[in-house]
Amino acid sequence: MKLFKLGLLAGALSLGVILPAKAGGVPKLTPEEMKKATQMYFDRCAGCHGMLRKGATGPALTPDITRQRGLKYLKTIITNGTPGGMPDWGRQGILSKKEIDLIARYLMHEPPEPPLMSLAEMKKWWKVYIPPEARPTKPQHKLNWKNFMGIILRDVGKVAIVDGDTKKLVSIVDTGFAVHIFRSSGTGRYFLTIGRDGKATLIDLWLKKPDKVAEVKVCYDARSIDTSKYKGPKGDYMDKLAIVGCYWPPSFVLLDGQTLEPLKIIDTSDYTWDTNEYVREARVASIVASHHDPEWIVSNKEPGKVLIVNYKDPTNIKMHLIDAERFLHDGGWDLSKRYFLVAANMRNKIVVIDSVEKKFVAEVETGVKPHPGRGANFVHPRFGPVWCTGHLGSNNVACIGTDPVNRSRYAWKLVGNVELPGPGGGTLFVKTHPKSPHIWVDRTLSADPKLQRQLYVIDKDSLKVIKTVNVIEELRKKGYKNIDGRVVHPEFDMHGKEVWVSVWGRKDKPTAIVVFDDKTMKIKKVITGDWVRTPTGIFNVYTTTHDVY
Ligand code: DHE
Repeated sequence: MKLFKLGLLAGALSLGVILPAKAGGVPKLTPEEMKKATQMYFDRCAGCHGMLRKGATGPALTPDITRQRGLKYLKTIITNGTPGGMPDWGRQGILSKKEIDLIARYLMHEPPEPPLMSLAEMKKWWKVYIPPEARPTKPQHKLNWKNFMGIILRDVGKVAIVDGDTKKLVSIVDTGFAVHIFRSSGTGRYFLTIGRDGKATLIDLWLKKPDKVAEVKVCYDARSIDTSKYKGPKGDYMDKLAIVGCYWPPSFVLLDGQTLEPLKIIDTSDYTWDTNEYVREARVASIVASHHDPEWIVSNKEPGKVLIVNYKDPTNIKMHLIDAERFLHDGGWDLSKRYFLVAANMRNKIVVIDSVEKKFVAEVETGVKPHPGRGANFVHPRFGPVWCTGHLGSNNVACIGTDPVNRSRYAWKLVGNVELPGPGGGTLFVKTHPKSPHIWVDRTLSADPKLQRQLYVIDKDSLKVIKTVNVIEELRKKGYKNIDGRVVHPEFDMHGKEVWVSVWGRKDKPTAIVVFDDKTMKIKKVITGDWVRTPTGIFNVYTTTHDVY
């Protein structure tokens, strides 16, 4: 983080962006305030509004707009949020009045151009703690590592590995600032994490106590990571390579899958697919690894293009560039793992990409700001294979038919639209498992604190909500009086019998991981302890390896 801070400051100073007060009413910022506000903006706002503030999931915040809106307006929005998903930073007590005033003033100035990063700079961060030849050739413990759960402890810069069978904590790994996601390697042996600060970590689950064996930082702002999952004729590509998708610098980076040595940077700045306007900050959003080809499917957010990147020969990368839709965000495979479904969330659409023919197939309007995570796949008695998504801006879970061969009349059409109770959207993630009759849905970003603490269970056949679970109330009934927070990211165990979910509270208080019995929809186990701080995403090794969701 320090390098980032210094780089930003240097960039800001060299560009002379610390503006004096203008007659037009642009409030003053001292160099110290600029430095602080730049970091706060990066931590809280850049993910949605972009480093250059040109907008994506959130609106553009360039000075031509912010100066017109004025200081009071900006402060009100930052304090109270919006129904469209902007957090109420002030009301939640995350930002103080002073900080809100600072950020609002900062927004009225030109954004500083953030620094770039070369391969040589990445290598300064690169560390191999245990080289591949010194790693065990079989697990050094007797635990069922395929049912391990990786749990992000976001604001304490760590991740936890918990045994899904016994529910016992196996290991806590220091990963650094705000890990965003876990992905599993093709064999499942390694967990890979990526932090918002662009730091990737490789965790070996076969060590007696699972721990990181390598790490590297490849950008200043990142959200995605994946590995080579193609089992070639001789298992050639499994765990050989990894890829990180960066928000800033806008790029993706190829890494050695065993050591995380950075190998190649590919710039993703590009022209928008429709109007052909140049976008400097063309960020990499979701990435999925193909199981049937040595390829990754990479979403380039602002230009609205999907890149199919063939990694067979990393020195001669082949890439298909597919026009899709603007503001691509998260997405996942359909049941057959041939079609990639990705949210163009500011266009209220899901885009379907055929990874075999390598072309755009369809786009489907599903609701306001679809946010699937990786989505939920199952076979419906009437519609056949379907894939479902929740929404940030509307209270529905939408399901799309995904079988163009046997159920062509339903393919790429909205076949189910399940209404969630209560107003507004706020769903971040939906999840299911082939062995379960249910889809579990969260409501983490609802404006209503009660809804933020609920989960919904949808019956796959009737496509109706059959249960609303008030997670915190259920915990109270079980005697857990002090646990509170938003509920986020339902995740099945490998057998499809349990659903694990995080209670995402404040950093200064432990919360809990709550394990539900999928059949009874009742709490089966509460995992808590001093280490359970700000848990967010939970990832099962087996389901993540095989893309079962
Ligand atoms: Fe995420 C997935 C980006 C906010 C937790 N998030 C993703 C993906 C992207 C993304 C591009 C897809 C990765 C992939 O599949 O390769 N997330 C962003 C943002 O830009 C955004 C909106 C704002 C930001 O500032 O980062 C954002 N995300 C959040 C959160 O606030 C969450 C709840 C907690 C956190 O870590 O900050 C959060 N995002 C997650 C999780 C996933 C994810 C748990 C993976 C879901 C899965 O099941 O695969």
